[in-house]
Amino acid sequence: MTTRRAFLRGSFAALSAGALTTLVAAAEPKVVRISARRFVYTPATVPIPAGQAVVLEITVSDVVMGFNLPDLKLRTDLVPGQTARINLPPLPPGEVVFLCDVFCGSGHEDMSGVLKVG
Ligand SMILES: [Cu+2]
Repeated sequence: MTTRRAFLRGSFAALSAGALTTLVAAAEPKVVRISARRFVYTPATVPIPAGQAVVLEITVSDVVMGFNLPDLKLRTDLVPGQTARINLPPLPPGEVVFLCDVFCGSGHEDMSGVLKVG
């Protein structure tokens, strides 16, 4: 009897730990990675889940650039060797344009992409 009770208690503890892990995972924002180089973002079309906090992690491989979401009034500098982060609030379905706002060469004006929120 004592053995059986100990076994049940052990199972419950394991179950609780599993539930806790699930809760923590749900609370952490989804991370979406974007890389940049002259004069492209990869990917240029970035799928983002609607209604959910997302962290964009952006790296650049060649020169200093910018990453600007004019509609959301969010931006960051991109520096080679560093990972820039932008915390996106939960967004409604739609498209949000991003662009480079630091002059990086002759293709700079065309350097842009879009978040496809859905
Ligand atoms: Cu640029």
